[in-house]
Amino acid sequence: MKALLLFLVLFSNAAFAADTIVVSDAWLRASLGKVPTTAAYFKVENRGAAPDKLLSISTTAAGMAHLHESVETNGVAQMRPVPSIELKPGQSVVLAPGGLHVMVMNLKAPLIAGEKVPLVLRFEKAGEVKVEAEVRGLK
Ligand SMILES: [Cu+2]
Repeated sequence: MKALLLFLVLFSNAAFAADTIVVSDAWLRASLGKVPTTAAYFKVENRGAAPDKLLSISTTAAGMAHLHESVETNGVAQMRPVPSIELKPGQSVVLAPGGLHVMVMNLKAPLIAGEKVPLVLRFEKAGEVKVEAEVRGLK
């Protein structure tokens, strides 16, 4: 039984060898009127055997994109820049409202719900990973 499990683990690693970094559920919040700032979110998973690091993000839809974290200090919500996001082998990190996010600044045009926006994520080892993020409306 142990041997079979080991075989399955090795086999599944091999099957995903070309895709060590998997990004899923990428979305951006629709922009509000003419406000040129919004945020992007996604889940990133390291399926590789080595640690990796998300270094930066860019999008053709905006002039700037930075990794940020929302933190609450003495009941006051604040944001601070995050230099990079570490991903140990097998680790997943979720960027979501209220926590880690990508601050998207200098939007070239308002983002409307339903649109698709390309994001390019740069990793220390995996290099560039491109994803399409869906614009979702404010709720
Ligand atoms: Cu922010």
